[in-house]
Order: sequence, then C-alpha cells, then structure tokens
Amino acid sequence: MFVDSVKIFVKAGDGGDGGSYFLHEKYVDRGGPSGGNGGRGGSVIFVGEEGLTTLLDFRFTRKIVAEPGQNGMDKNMFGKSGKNAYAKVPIGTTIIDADTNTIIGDITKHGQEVVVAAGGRGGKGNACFASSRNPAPEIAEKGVPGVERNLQLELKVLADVGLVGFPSVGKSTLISVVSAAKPKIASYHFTTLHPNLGVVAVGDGRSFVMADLPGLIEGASSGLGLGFQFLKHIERTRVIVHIIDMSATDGRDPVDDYYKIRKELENYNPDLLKRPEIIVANKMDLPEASDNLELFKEETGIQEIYAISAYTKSNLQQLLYKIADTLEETRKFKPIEDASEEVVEYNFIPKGPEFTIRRDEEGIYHVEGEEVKKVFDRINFNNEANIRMFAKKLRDMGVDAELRRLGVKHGDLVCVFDYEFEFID
Ligand SMILES: Nc1nc2c(ncn2[C@@H]2O[C@H](COP(=O)(O)OP(=O)(O)OP(=O)(O)O)[C@@H](O)[C@H]2O)c(=O)[nH]1
Ligand SMILES: [Mg+2]
Repeated sequence: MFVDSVKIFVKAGDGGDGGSYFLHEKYVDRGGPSGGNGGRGGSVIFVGEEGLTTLLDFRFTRKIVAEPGQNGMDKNMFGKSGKNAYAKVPIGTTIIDADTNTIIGDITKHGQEVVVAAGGRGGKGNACFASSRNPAPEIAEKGVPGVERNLQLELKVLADVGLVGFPSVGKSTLISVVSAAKPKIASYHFTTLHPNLGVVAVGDGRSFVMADLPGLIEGASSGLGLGFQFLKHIERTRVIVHIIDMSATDGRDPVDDYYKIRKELENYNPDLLKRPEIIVANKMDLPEASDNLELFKEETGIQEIYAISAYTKSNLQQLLYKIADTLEETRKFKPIEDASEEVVEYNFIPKGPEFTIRRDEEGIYHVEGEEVKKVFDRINFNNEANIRMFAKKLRDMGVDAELRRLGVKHGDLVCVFDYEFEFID
C-alpha cells in the first residue's frame, strides 16, 4: 500500500527539576544553597532525508518520545540535558498539528530540520534564588514539561519516475503489475484522469515511486487534452519512462508517436529532454509488435529499448532494474524546482493572550491560559516559599489587577487549574 498520510504522537522530554540542596560544611548549619539547575528535555526533530520516498516507517513507529532532562543535583551540579529524538522524513512532507489543524512546517530539503516538539527547560535550582534578603532559599523550580503533540504527516509525493505516452499505450496496466496501485484500465482514451502513484519494489532491496500519468496528445503542451496540468508532474520526476504501443493499435505509428511526445515535452520545458529517458515498447504480445520494433530501431537509430508486455507481464524485471540503476545515477541531481511553488517558512503556533479569567455560576474565578499553565507547571506546591513565588509571578503577570478589575472581593475563591485559594486583599 502506498502511504502518504499518517498520524503520529510526539512528546519532547520534560525539563529536569531544579535541585534544592544545602552545602554540608562542618560546624555550619545550612552552609548555603547548592541545588543545581535541571537539564533541558530533548526535543523531537524531523530531518529531511532524500533517500526516503514514503511515510511507511511511521506505520510502525507511531510514537516518538525524546529523553527528559535530569534533575539538578547537590553541589551545584546541573542535570544533564535529554537527548533529542531525530526522525527522518521524506522530502515533500508537510507536518500538521492534528489538534489545531495548523501547519507546523514543510520539509523541502535534504538535511532540513524542523523541531516538532520542543524539550522543556530545566527548572532553576535553589542556588539561583539566593539573595541578600534570603541567603538560604528552599525554593527550586520544577522543569517545564516537554511539548506533546498529535501530528498529521502528509507527503506530497514527488515520484521518482513518471510514465509518459499517448493514451491507451498501457501506462496504467504497467503500474498495476509492478506495484500495488490499482488504477482504472480500459481500452478507451483518457481512462486515467489523475496521476496514480505506486511504490515499486525491485526485488533486490531497492524501491522507487512510480507515477502513472494521464495520456499526452499532440498539443498537450499548449493545453490540449489533459496533458498540460500533468506535464508539471513530469517536471518533478527524475527519470522519464516513455511507453510506446509497439503493436500500433488504432492505426498508431510508433515512430511518429515517439517524436510527438518528445516534442510536447520539449515545448513544455526544454530541460525535460535532458532528463534520463527509458524507452519501453509495450504490447509485445501482439502479432505486429516485433516487426514494428525492428522498424522503430531502424528509423530512429535507437537500440536500447525495453520490449515488454504489461499484459502478460513479460520482461518486466529487466526494466525495473534499469529504472532503479538510472535512478541511482540521477540521485545527485535534483528535480527541477517548481518556481510557482514558494517555500513557506511556518512559525510555531502564535501565542494567545497570557491568561483569561472567567467567573463560574458559583462565583469562583478561574484563571486560565498557556502562560499561566507554564508558570503553574513549574511550581512545587509542597512548600510555602514556592507558593509565595507562584503568587508573586501571578501578580507580575497582572492576574491580581485583572481580578480586581472584575470585582473580586477579599475571601473570594480563585482557581488556577487544580490549585484553589482565597483572594486576600
Ligand atoms: N495486448 C496487450 N494489451 C495491453 C497491454 N498493456 C495494456 N493493454 C491494453 O491496452 C488498453 C489501455 O491500457 P491502459 O493501461 O488503460 O492504458 P493507459 O496508457 O493507462 O491509457 P490512458 O489512461 O487512457 O492514458 C487496455 O485495454 C489494456 O488491457 C499489453 O501489454 N498487451
Ligand atoms: Mg491510464
């Protein structure tokens, strides 16, 4: 099956908690705060990889998790950062946040990296909080949790090889016998209306993506038939497989067909003629095909032709080896860039307002928002000093002022996630 869309879950490493320790010196009680900072959590990073052509691997790895940072330790020792988790994705992959349906990034180049889930920052150890007023603080921050996301990966496949030729020459039949693609096959022209993609396993461990394209006719490059919009797809393939109906059904002339298609390719983009082309003589099972092939060789002077029958599946293996070999040679060359498609750099999801406050039916105020959550997640509510720090941070963010503006009174209940307290004026 050809996979071009998968859903996966990614989770970056949590930041390590800051340590809360004191130096133990002889005769000195609480010899000074010495808790080191927590380490940063590892991020989940996607990397563009030219060798990949499908998202198949993600069928088996639906979850990618990066390492957490270590907690800060005694004697001002910082926790180690977590390792990043790298995942290779094919060029042409679009990464979408499945929950918000926003695009996080596009992988367009080999080696390009996109951070899809950032590791959490480590918490500060208590050594950071020492001041002249409080030389022995117990407070230490918790690490920030790593980002978690459901992602939708979509691959706009850039096929390695494109099948071109007149209608009804057997392009769809060929892809249907060498890959799992199941395109419609019929004896009338323009049976194929959209490109069909198939992954072809050569049999020796190599594989490539083949595109079965709608048939071309004379004038396709100037908009006749279905050709024009699909010539663009040919532009993005590395190797052209040109299929000729050697049985000359419907009174075709194979030599004429060959040159006409070449002409259309040239008219559309002269660079297409520089693309490696593999010539396939199809329908060799039919009576006149052999004679026509000899004539074809004579008239064109071309000797290297792959004579097959897609219908009886003969001589296909040799053709597949040839395609795979040619692809290997052309790996170094990039497909022609499509100038009309700009490369867009996406930013991470825009920040919302720092917080929102709503009052429920029972008169309880709820403080919510991403920024508040970040502060909240870093607080250890197990000691008084930390809670005081939390209160101060909320005040600094303007939460107190906003509560007052909304009419909060002394003794009213305020809820910040699952932490509830009375407002004290
Ligand atoms: N005898 C014989 N018939 C074939 C062979 N390959 C394809 N055909 C027949 O040729 C007709 C057209 O085949 P398709 O595979 O649909 O041709 P196509 O090139 O995809 O055509 P369009 O999609 O219209 O461009 C069908 O009736 C096929 O069964 C072959 O090797 N031998
Ligand atoms: Mg077809």
